Amino acid sequence: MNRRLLPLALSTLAVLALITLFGHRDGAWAGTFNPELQITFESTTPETPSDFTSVFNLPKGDVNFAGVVSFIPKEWGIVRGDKIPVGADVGFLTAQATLGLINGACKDVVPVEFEMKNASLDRNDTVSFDDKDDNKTADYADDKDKNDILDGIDHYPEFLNIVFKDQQPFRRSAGISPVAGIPIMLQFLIFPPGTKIHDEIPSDEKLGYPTVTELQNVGDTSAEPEPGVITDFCTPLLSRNTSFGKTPDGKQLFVTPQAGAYDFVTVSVGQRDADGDGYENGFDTCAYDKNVGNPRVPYDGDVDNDGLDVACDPNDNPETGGTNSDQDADGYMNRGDNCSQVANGQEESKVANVGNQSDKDIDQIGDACDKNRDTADGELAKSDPSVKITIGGGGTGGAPKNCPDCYVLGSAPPGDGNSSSSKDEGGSSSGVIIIVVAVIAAIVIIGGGAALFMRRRRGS
Ligand SMILES: [Ca+2]
Ligand SMILES: [Ca+2]
Ligand SMILES: [Ca+2]
Ligand SMILES: [Ca+2]
Repeated sequence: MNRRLLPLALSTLAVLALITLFGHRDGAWAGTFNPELQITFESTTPETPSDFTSVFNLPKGDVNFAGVVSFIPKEWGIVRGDKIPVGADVGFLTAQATLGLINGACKDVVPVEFEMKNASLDRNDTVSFDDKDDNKTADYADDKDKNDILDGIDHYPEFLNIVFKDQQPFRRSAGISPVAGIPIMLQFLIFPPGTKIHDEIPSDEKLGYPTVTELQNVGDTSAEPEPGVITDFCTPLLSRNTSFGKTPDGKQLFVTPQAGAYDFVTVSVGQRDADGDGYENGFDTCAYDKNVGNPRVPYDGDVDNDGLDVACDPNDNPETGGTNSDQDADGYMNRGDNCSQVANGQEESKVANVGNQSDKDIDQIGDACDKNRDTADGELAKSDPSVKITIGGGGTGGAPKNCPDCYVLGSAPPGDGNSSSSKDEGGSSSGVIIIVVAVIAAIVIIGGGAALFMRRRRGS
């Protein structure tokens, strides 16, 4: 198999990621990270089912996000997932992601659309992210029981049990859409207030319900990287997510609280940029040398157009054989390789201690070429923007009294087995390890308070 042209392998997908938020510029941050967020409600009448839409815009030239978690105020009425039919329509998301394909400049704008469905919470009835039955379709995108609901929706993806350990969401929505011929799964998971999502994300109950956006299997530490066709994922990124207040047949989904003013807080993190040239490590094939050109522009600072800026290209002259889309011949094309000039591919991982794109400190620079293997290079840009929403003209606030199926603060989330009991508290226990950083090839999105995470760059 020609590894360079390996189609986006299913397990490598991580293709879309998205997010929400906005931001400020961090003084220590050499690049820019200024996400813009808007949240709008169809109705701000108290105690009423209401659609809400969040628009997230990360301008061109900013570093991409690494992770995002949005919080929904704890007074909001959120119907438990086990009270909504599995497969019911609960919202939709559209996004425009900018990708670099097959070692080209990062400039291809790819529209993505997901119809979100209410999804199973039963962690004991799982479906694989792989193609275990070898029918050429990943198991989550099959419909083995032929009920017109894809298996990633009516069964719980088993990788979520790795990513979130023993944390049980009480609401999950999922959408599965083809991108470049590959079924991509996007999920929104809502956890009880106080749930610890990640060390970098506050778990203060006062912030409300943490909502996480999961794109593909980001954060699954058991997944092995493979080369793929998406070699970069960069800004600009625009997404628009609408969550329905009720299903088409009138079932409540999100209900506004009593009159009052509420803060929607988003915690967001931008990717690291070790050399401070404005290009995040995962997007920078010369991570330790300031680029001469712009990797969004073909040939800029890269005469032979092989994806290696002249700042570190050992030969940038096409006339003398400089052009080489995989400089170290490890199967990962330069732009999709976290060590563009040191072999650390699938073969090397078997013979040398460099791992297959392994990156211990998750700074998007592979162990094989990382100058500080145990300490991340570059600062994380952080931003915790918030939007204040006033319901009913203001008041003292409180949860809606007309939502019998809404999650009750302090109760055990549904989901384990028959939901007769719950071994998790959803509280703050052990950790979820989502990696707040990096990934390339991932795009994600988020929505009305959802979050996103990306995993380390996985493959081209
Ligand atoms: Ca650079
Ligand atoms: Ca070059
Ligand atoms: Ca390499
Ligand atoms: Ca590293």
